[in-house]
Amino acid sequence: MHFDIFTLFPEMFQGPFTESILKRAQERGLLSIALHNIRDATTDKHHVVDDYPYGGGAGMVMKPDPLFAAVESIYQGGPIILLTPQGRPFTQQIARELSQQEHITLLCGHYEGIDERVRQHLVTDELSLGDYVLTGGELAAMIIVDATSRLLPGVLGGEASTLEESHSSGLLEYPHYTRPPEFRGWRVPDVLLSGNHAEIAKWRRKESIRRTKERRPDLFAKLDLSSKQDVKLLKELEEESPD
Ligand code: JCQ
Repeated sequence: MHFDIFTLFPEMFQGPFTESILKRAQERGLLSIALHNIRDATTDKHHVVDDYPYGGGAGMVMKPDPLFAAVESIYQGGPIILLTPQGRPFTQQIARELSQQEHITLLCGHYEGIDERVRQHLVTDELSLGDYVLTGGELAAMIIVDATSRLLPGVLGGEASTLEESHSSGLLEYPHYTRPPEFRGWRVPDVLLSGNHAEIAKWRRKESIRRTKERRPDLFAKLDLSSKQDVKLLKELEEESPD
């Protein structure tokens, strides 16, 4: 899979893309990432990428010409995604869909925004990482690359693909423990040391349901907990903490 990222600050991507799992994925040829400085596509003497907003107001707007020129000089197909708080909320499901693409182009906006003609005539999708404002789209682009790349075959071991399954189930993860069995007087739950795999699976599902109910009522409302086992687990949870 190949990402083309258009940014005014390509150096911001050093670190996230040159360490750990994304580094290994690139070395193995599973993933390639090309960073393009939008300023390189300017043709004027001072390499200007922004200008005052028509109609007045505070801040600057990214000019359309350098962005169109930069993207058109390399484009080979696939979605052209703008990172913006006005986009469709990015989810695990969108990461899964993006991981099926061969080429993805990401545009990192800055200043007060981007000339509307870029959105209308160059961009094919707008994605948001959440309801807050960043200084630019770079951090959002890194998250899109990370969440998408870890779903590519071979990028992670089999262990973390289970984590992905647990997310698509709509449940939050159950609590995890490792050695020692007692740390500063805090014990690991006995069931996890019991070797009883059916009981362990039941405990984990119950704790996943508990967490989802407590922390994410929005996700909890969408769960199908109609199986005989889940009805029993829910009843146990209600008896432990009645509302
Ligand atoms: C992305 N959630 C927040 C900032 C303007 C395209 O115009 C702009 C883009 C940004 C960067 O993106 C975000 C963001 N998801 O702030 C201002």
